[in-house]
Amino acid sequence: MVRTADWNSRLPLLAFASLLLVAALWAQTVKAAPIFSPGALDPGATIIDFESMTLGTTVPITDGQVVIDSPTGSMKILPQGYTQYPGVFEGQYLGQWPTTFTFDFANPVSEFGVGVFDPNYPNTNLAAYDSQGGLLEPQIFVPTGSPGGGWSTFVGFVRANADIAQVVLTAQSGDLIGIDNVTYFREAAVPAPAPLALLLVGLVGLAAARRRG
Ligand SMILES: [Ca+2]
Repeated sequence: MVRTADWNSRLPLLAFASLLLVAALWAQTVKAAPIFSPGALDPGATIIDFESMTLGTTVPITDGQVVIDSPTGSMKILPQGYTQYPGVFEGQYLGQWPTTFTFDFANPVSEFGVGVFDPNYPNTNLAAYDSQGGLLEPQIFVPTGSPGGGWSTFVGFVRANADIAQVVLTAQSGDLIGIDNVTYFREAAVPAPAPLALLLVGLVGLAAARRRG
């Protein structure tokens, strides 16, 4: 009898611990991971490098899956090649004033990255939103360099599920930036952690059964 009582008293704790485990694993699954290198994205990702586009073409620019735009936009395809970031700024790119870019996906994606040329001011940031306009993760701040056109970087997100419907790149007033190698990938749907949820349900049920017994 004493052993049964001890077992029963521990069941709620066990169930609670299981709940915490499920919550922790779930949070890890849905959390976005900021990335700062093209190599962090899937090798099968689609890359828009602007090389085949006519110089001077203005936004919106689309490849059928993503629309690249700028809210008040005069962004256009420019010829100048920047090579500070090998493999990214080596040819045509998209730039000019103003300095906010939006990326809207016809079908949400799980991975996104973009080369950013010459961000100089703090608080230049990248944010990802779901199809309801909800912020998926706090914005990440784009690494910045000294003024003068000698700096470029690469930033993005990798998520477990394809829930990124829009990405917004916001630069600070007066800071001219450009983008290149807009990269995206759609991961196949990942099912919810069903086995763990079932384990939790089972433990709760066991606890209830023990109490009744
Ligand atoms: Ca390019």
